[in-house]
Amino acid sequence: MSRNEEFLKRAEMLMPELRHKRVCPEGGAGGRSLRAGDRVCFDFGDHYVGYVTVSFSHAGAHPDAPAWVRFRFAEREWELEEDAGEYRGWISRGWIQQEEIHIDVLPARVSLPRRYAFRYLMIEVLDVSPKYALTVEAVEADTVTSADDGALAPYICQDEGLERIYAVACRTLRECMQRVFEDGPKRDRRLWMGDLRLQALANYETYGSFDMVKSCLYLMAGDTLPDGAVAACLFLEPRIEADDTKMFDYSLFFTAALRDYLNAARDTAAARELWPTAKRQIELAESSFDHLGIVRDSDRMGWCFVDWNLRLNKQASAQGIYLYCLKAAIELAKALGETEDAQRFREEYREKRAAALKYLRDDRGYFVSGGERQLSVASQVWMVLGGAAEGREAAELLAKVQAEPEAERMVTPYMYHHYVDALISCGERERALEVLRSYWGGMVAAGADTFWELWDPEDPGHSPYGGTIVNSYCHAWSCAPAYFLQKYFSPGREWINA
Ligand code: RAM
Repeated sequence: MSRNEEFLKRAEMLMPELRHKRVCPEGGAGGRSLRAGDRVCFDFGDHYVGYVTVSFSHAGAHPDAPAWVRFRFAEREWELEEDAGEYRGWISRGWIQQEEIHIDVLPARVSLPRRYAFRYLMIEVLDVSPKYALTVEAVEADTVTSADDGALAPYICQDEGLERIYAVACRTLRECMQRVFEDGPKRDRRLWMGDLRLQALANYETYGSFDMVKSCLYLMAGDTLPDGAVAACLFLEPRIEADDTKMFDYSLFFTAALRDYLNAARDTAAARELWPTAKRQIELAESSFDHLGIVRDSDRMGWCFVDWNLRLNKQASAQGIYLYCLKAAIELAKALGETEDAQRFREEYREKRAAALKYLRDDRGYFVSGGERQLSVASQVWMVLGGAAEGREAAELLAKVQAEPEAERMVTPYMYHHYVDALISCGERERALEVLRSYWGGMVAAGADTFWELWDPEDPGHSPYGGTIVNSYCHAWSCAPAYFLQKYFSPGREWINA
């Protein structure tokens, strides 16, 4: 890894403090007495992130055996019905929010060991002796976020549905705002570059924590992979350390995130300092192209992320993402007076765009991907955002691909964010608003307090991990409506009534 201690120091100085608030479940604990096999569920009324303490006593004879108790936390109620023992997926079951403990002496005040993300807590008595019952006297949570609720920009638009979608989106972002922008407080609880870019955009329009974005950009630039690539994600503890995972798109997104930060915060000094890191991402990506000017495809899982549809071929999306980030690099270079770089990137852009138009299109005008020339919504979206298709042509492409039965679908709100962005970029604002209403509104209708990591309305139980029990249900890459509603559909700004 290659560390820049100055950058890391700067990042740490800008990191926000956590705000604590004590929260109890609705209706209190109520002194419920439990025998072996009994369970009780507490509802905190909203999504929280924090540390939980439970006070127990007993009823009946002096406890003559330990109480053996299981605690299960859930962001959605339906998680409580899932059986952790059945999970056989490929990411660690260590993420499952479940603890089992033995209590030898009663009364006891039990502080659970981890930070949890939850609305619900279920306590199950795995065993007690028949001579006594276990009593839950009190349940409380020390909740944490670095978001300042008082700073949240209101969204009032005479449409309760949209207002609710906005509120849920902001709650999602809030819960993921810890010392850094975490991807999800249940899993993976760390700073991911692709997630950060979207969180930053939503944050500029809502909580306005500019320093927090700045801190995260310095973190990503402060510990890179040995060749200077921005890592896909970064750990904070026990010390700041870039993960050894590299993804073509996530490294490039540093450039776009820096451009967005400069536009939002007008912080030229930081942009100048971070410009070499942004430029390096473009230069590194240049080596991924073949002699025709097309990104070389790969079957290594995660070489380029794009979406959690495991059948998706990423090649065309990668080309579009490269074009999109080149545009950002050109904007940055211009703003910083780096004219030679701007010129060089413009030429590079023209070349790679021309290659995409020549080699990645089929006879229907769709952008196709990989050796099998796969059709997907994602490929069209990224080519539109990359500027390979524009205006009317782009709008038609996005409309007709949705009707193609063989086109690979989008499965995450992350990819849907880019879809909405692409629609807006080609003037399809009403359609964009409709997607915000139907897709994110669909999660609200299904009971979301915070938006989920994954949501495929045609396959609600989708998990790329091999089990929904490890899915995250508060995932900040899903907070897109906070950004789009404020920026494009806010009364007082340019408001289009659907
Ligand atoms: C998920 C993470 C994160 C995302 C990566 C690619 O596992 O939670 O949100 O950026 O995938």
